Amino acid sequence: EYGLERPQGYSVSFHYNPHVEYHHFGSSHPMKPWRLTLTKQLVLSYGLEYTMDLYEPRPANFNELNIFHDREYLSYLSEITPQNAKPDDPQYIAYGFGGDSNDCPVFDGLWNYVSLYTGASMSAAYNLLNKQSDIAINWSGGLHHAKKNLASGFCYVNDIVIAIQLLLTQHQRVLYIDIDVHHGDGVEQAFESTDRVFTLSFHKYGIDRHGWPFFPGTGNIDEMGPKDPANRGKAHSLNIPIDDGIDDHQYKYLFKTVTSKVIEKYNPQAIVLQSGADSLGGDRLGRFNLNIKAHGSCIETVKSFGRPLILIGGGGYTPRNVARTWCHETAVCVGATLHNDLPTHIPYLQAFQGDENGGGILYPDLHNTKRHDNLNTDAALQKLIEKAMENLRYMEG
Ligand code: TV7
Ligand code: CA
Ligand code: ZN
Repeated sequence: EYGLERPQGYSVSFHYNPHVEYHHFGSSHPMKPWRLTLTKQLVLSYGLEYTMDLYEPRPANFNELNIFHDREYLSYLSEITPQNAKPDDPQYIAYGFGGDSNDCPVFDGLWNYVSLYTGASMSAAYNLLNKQSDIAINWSGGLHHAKKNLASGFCYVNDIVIAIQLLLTQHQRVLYIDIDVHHGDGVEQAFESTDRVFTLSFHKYGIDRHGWPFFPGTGNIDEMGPKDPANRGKAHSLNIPIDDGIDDHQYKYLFKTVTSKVIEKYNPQAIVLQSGADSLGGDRLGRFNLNIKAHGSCIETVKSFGRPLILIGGGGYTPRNVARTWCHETAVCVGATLHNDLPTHIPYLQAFQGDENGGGILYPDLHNTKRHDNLNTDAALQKLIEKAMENLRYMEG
């Protein structure tokens, strides 16, 4: 009825616990868990639930989070509330809460929130391990900045690291790919000393006119893991630093060229793809100029290699476009084509109607919604690709 074509034989699962939606970082904070409500509503309104296996995973427990995080950090995280938080407490500061930027506020239900999104990533990993799915999706996860004893950049628990740890129980080599506009530093750091995980991140990198580096300030092309040849993790990270305003054509070419080469050389047995939607044009925090279908073409590229795949969310700060993108990418996974006109009888339809150019449609033109002049010349990107290829030669095959 809504233009669904027949799915093409991939078994796809969707891992989502709706309780995650009801958490709030604070009214002015850009991270809005209710973008997941919008995403789910769009997915349901197009009837995509009939093309996948749906799971409502249980929250992860303390010991499961302890697969990556320190006990002391987790104890603190599990006990802290807005009522008992002491912003001057040395531990509070050391663990990354509050601070000037208040990137990682302490809010009601924080422990429940981190357990829910991590439980969904674990459930996705188990589905690959059990061979229940070829592709497992968790849009509530993808919190790539969290360190083992530090909250950072809206991320408290690194669900990606924990999911990869589970995949490593059966798979010798796991590839992590990150198209969030921010550098996937937490995942890179967690696996810097192993050759069993290769991390590849595409992100904005550079210093603004006030002298501030774009968060988190790491991820230059030269950062490719430890330099010590005795370290097994040597050359098992690849960073692709990009400037403001990159367009669809450039990004698709860059992503396909680099990712194909990495998959060919590293030959992973499973892939985890973080699909942060803050790399879209018009994102409140992002700097790129991508349209939804260009972002989604990255998922198509990865899917075409036919390896077991976990697809997870991440950033994305213009909620209606986050929902559009992740709905489109869910359709890409199951092999469906969606009609551009949004189904008319969906809840929250008004969220998609206020758009200047996107009223009532799934694929608005985002290219000019928030102008970031394109500072990436084709020549500079070609040099970047050459440098990336050179970096890959340091990886032992
Ligand atoms: C994965 N950018 C996470 C991305 C994390 C980005 C940042 C904000 C921000 C926080 C707010 C807020 C905000 C409008 C935007 C390091 C500094 C440098 C300034 C003096 N509004 C992901 C984290 C990033 C919090 N942090 O990858 C509460 O923007 O740039 C910084 C921090 C310290 C402060 N100084 C700048 O997408 C999920 N934060 C409003 C309220
Ligand atoms: Ca990234
Ligand atoms: Zn981001």
